[in-house]
Amino acid sequence: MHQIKEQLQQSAIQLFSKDFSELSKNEMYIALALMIQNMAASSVAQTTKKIDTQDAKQLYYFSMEFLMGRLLINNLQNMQLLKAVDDVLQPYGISIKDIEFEEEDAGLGNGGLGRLAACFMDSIASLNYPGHGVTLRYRHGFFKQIFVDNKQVELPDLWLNNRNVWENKISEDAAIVSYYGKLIKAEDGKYTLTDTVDVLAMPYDMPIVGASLTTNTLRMYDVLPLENQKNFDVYEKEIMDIVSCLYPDDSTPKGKELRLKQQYLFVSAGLQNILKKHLAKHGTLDNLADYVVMQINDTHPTLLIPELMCTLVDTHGYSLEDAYALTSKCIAYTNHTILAEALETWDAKMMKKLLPRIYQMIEDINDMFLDSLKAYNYPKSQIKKMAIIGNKKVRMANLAIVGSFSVNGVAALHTKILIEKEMKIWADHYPQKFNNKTNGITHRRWFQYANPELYQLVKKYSDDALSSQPISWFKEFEKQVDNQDVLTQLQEIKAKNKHQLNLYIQEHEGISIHESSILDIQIKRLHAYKRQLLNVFHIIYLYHRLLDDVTFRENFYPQTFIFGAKAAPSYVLAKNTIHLIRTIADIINADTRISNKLQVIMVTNYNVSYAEKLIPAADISEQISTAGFEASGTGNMKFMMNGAITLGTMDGANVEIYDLVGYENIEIFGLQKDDVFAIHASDYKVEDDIKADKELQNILNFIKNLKDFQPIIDYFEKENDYYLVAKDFKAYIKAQEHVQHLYKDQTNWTKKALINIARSGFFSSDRTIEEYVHDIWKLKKLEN
Ligand code: T68
Repeated sequence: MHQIKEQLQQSAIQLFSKDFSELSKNEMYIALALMIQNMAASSVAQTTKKIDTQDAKQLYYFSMEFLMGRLLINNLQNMQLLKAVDDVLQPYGISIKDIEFEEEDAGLGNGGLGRLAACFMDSIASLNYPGHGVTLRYRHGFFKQIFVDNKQVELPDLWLNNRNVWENKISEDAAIVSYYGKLIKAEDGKYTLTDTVDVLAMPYDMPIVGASLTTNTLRMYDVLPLENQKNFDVYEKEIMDIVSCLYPDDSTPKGKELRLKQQYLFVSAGLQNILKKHLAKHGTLDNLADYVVMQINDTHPTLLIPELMCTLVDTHGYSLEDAYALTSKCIAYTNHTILAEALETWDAKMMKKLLPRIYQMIEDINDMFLDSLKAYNYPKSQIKKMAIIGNKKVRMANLAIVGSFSVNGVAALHTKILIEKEMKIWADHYPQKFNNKTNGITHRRWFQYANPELYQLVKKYSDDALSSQPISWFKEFEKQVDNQDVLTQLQEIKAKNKHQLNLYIQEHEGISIHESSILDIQIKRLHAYKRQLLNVFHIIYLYHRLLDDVTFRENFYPQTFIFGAKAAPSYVLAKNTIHLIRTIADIINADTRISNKLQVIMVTNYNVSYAEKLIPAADISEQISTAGFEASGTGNMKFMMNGAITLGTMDGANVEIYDLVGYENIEIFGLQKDDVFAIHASDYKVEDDIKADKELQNILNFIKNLKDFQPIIDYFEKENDYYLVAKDFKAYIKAQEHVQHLYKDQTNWTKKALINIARSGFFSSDRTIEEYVHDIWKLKKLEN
């Protein structure tokens, strides 16, 4: 403790020429974070040394997104310094909680896929595995959301404006990445490119501090101009765009090209660095698969496959066949959705122009693959579907499957749908490649840090010796299910968390929530399949019923509906849904006739830090996607771990929650995936359902009368309610009524919450990572 105090004093003087006590909160944050960063940097050096001396195989996790959130407390907690630092700060009259908000959220992602990558980084390091993230250093993170007239407006997220203390520029690992150019074939048959446009990919490493002695890195690539490039001014401006933001607008050909440039930048630079290090140590790439495994998070980094093959063939003299054999031993692919949006394709002409050699290699892989299919008696139509290039498009999922040794889905149901339906032809062709890895969340951030009092309570009844085995550690708590004292403490903790949330919402939204109401929360990306609209329909139904039906009103337990979601800037229906939620919130919250009964809030700029406040306070976790469409969900796991009851469909990981807690500890409703697929295959007409249901008509009329919601009306009238809001409406109302009934018996409700908490250890990403390691990555733990 004494040492920490001295170091903080020193940093205060060095950085700001002031005594620590004179620093502003922001300066204190910087001084403290830099001190931690220095410690982390030396831990990175130690880990690197261990990797070297233990000849360890390493994982590289390539992802367009890493939704890290804030890191100060996470790092302090994992280093076991939280208490010591808090003690040092106490005499200055402040607590660590007062300065944590000075840190910007590192928002380099938009949803589950990006947060999963961040949780994985935490578990990999905490379990002592050598594994690093590779991504882009976007100058702007995912947009900041504000509301103007209840409509979403996107502002740039300038996360780097306040010094990012966690990163270190690693100039010696900078790599040149080439775009465009002319392909030249030399006499020996080798290809080279001339007249390329080159950029310098500059890595910044962020330490990933595990709750162990291992500190890995997240490598983020920035871009810098190179000298002697033609038309320097235009060139410089254009290349700086590459890292300007996550998911640039891709409605124009130029925008599409920019996205491909982004993907290629981190793939090419990341790979160059991996190969350089490997060659320096081993002098050959023949044994690459023994030392390196690369996981691609969705198809966005799939260019790794042709990039590695080009390097092997062009620079190291491998034959095409040998290059393919080696590449497909090093790369594994995770699929995150069955939605068409994920089946990424690129215009072949555009790719050929931007990346001529890569495109040519994809053609070679395609030829080789199609050639190999000749040994099978597949119908022509199937071969056409399996081709990597078809209809003038490059199909990235096909390339990812062909070029990798493992293809995994992210929850049992999702993987089943991939194998039996969406990717059936592939799973039949490559049965050994397909496997499931049910997602997880790091319990260190989503439980220990986000809900410290609950953590202490569970810890009290658990065995410290089990702390490295989350499943057993959490499970111990179940023995307290009949302990009235524990149930009371659980209720008290929930009440305190609701109070904390209320303070936070007051500060950020200027509105106060009813702390004693049922908190019913739906937080996730805004998407039609996630069915925020179903939730809204029920709220409108409740509003009318509460106004019209006195007995219903008297029996109704006050309920507060909270939403948090960003809509992709060009997604009209999603933005219109946000507008509707905010509009009905205004109407309902202002209606004094029911004001103590019903409240609706859509929080601004929902992000990781907001989630950390919302989840521990929730009673109900809304997981109401159309069955078959949510690959897994990870919010559902976070809510469960924090004692909320899932209200959901049999979709994604909800199915696994159901299997773990049993039907009496979860509220399941609605169509199942086979019902949904059957309806989609039939000539179902939503208007028939609407005609038969007065409530639905009332709700749609109410929305029509509000005027501004044509996209939502069109969704029903023109798009035939593809995600089956109307079909599941009655079942959802019933489920909500059941929840109301259950909640009134607080003892029983709390027991259900306790069982959810106690059985949530399965969803620790430590379990998920052990499965990846065992089945796919084959890593060894670093020895200390
Ligand atoms: C999510 N996917 C799944 N995608 O929707 C969710 N996609 O069920 C799952 O739990 C999670 O991944 C983790 O596996 C995404 O978040 C994207 O964000 C995305 C972005 C661009 C293109 C396609």
